[in-house]
Amino acid sequence: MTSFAFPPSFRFGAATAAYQIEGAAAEDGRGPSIWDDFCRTPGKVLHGDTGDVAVDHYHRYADDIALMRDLGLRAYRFSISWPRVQPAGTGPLNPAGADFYRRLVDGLLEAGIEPWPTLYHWDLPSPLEKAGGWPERDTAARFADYAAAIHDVLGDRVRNWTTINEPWCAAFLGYASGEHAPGRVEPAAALHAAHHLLTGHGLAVRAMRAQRPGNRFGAAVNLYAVSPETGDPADADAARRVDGMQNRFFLDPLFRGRYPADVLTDLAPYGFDPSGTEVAAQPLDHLGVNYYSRFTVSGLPGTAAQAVSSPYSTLSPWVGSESVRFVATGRPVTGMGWEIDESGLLEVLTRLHREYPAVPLHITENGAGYDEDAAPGATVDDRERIAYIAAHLRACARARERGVPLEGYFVWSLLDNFEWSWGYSKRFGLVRVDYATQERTPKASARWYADVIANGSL
Ligand code: IFM
Repeated sequence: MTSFAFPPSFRFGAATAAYQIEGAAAEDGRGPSIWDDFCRTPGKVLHGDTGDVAVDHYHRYADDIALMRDLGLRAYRFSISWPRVQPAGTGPLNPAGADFYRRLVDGLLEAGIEPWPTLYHWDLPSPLEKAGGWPERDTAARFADYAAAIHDVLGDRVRNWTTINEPWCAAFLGYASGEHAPGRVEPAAALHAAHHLLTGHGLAVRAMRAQRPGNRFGAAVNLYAVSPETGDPADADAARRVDGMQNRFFLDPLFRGRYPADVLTDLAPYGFDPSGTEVAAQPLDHLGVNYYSRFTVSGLPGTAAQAVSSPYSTLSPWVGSESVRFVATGRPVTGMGWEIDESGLLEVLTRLHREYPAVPLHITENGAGYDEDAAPGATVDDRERIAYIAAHLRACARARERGVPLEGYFVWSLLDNFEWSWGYSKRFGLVRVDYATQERTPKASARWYADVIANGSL
């Protein structure tokens, strides 16, 4: 019988990202990022929200660590803001910026919480975008320099490092559909952005590993289960294309140093130049899987499902597969409109295990966003979030039973925060934040998760 139990070594954690929580956008020498610029572009972010203050984690990090300790978190996934530590995207580190992360890491270690940093969660320094951004090969080299510089500072106390987060979003929402920063609508450039995120990952791992061979390096990719709507060959082809662009476009370079042949064929009209892909395939010590939903797709005419990455979505991020239709199957959805399907997580994990070389895996993001409201200080009784996380944790336990080397799970997110184009309208936190006062109140899901961690089982 399934017990849904996890070993004591299992990394139960929660995740955040710098631009979404830190605030202090103009303090202590932080430079501007593409998200600062994008938020100031009318019609890009709901209500004109920005990350200027966010949830003020920059000033409240010690309280937030205490909150994590109370919940019993074993690990905390956060991202390092490139423009905070290297304001121009090149040149010397900003000592005050680096010191913030040193204090954060030391505080976590003192609280017995393992730091699990990510080096790029979408906040490219603006000067690098002015020089061409991720579509330029040089950005990959700049990323590796930044990675080595901050790893040099923190590498003695942080063992596990993640380079890039969700390169699909950074490349295709940022440069193809323009729903995310920097808001460019240049499909061919988006392919090169994705390529340089992958090669930048490889260069960064190579540089950091040379500094400290004992540290452990990986990347975090957002993977989806993808199903055809019907048995029609047009639907099967749509599923192949979307799986190709969302999953294999990233996994094949990371593990095999090349893009899938069928995807390169689909992309032939775009003049995509995949030269130098081999460097992406540095040996991985771990891989992060961000999982939220399943896609059901069709190549046949019909009605498209609602777009979900931005309230302003009009253009397709699916370069080479713009005519694929995303189908609503009638499954329950979260407040983001994303269908809830934990069977997709099991499918993604077992597929990774079957088709790619075995590396320790972590769910680096999984969670549910809703338009919650609550009186100030009141507890949010977020049963839907508990049900979502419980179902996905059961899928994790099942994957482990099938031999998948899954070593940890990070809820997205520790705190309510800035949800990109949706501004502050969607809340993903285990902990509610009153945006007027910055008061933190653990939701029912936080208490429930603390019990799961304490018991090591569901
Ligand atoms: O908030 C985001 C996060 O930054 C990246 N992954 C998905 C989350 C929810 O949309």
